[in-house]
Amino acid sequence: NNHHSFILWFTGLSASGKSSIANALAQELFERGNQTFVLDGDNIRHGLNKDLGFDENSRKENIRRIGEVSKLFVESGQIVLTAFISPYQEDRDTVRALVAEGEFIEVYVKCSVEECERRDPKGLYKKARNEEIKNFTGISAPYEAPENPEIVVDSENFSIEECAQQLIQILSSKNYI
Ligand code: GGZ
Repeated sequence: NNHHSFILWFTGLSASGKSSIANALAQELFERGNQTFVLDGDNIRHGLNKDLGFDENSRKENIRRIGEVSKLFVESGQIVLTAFISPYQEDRDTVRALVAEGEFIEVYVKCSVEECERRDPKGLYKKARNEEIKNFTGISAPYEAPENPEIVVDSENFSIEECAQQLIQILSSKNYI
């Protein structure tokens, strides 16, 4: 175990698989003896950030707070995995700048909006099309794909488990784990 602690920052569209991949990877890392913690909508948007919506400023504030919390987890010696759309490159770069060089790993969970909309596990894309939900990422709000991510996983063509295994391979080859 060469590396200390770091942030695995998953970014991608709703229904791309961020949270599932992060949780599968965290399980794997735990079994290998690493201390991990997953931050996602379930434990952040329902708690710390329940005052925030989905307009641009709220999303920016959402990511800012998550970045600060992630930094604290890194200081406490953990591998933190975050699973938020985080649609703006600028906001992801701001989080990157909070921690030391090499401690922020941007993971692009790549899946086309067509495929995410086809999956639509919560019916949100349908509601976005009906305009029952405004500002929906990929439909009526922007998503800026990462310009220079450390890692890309293709969740359109590979399963959750395959993506998690690919991440293990890459992290191991880069001596992070
Ligand atoms: C995007 C929305 C929206 C809008 C509610 N746009 O698939 P989900 O349900 O479980 O994940 C999505 C989640 C996005 O929250 P994040 O905190 O990841 O977003 S951001 O980083 O942009 O702040 C989706 C649900 O919340 N959701 N309304 N308008 N996703």
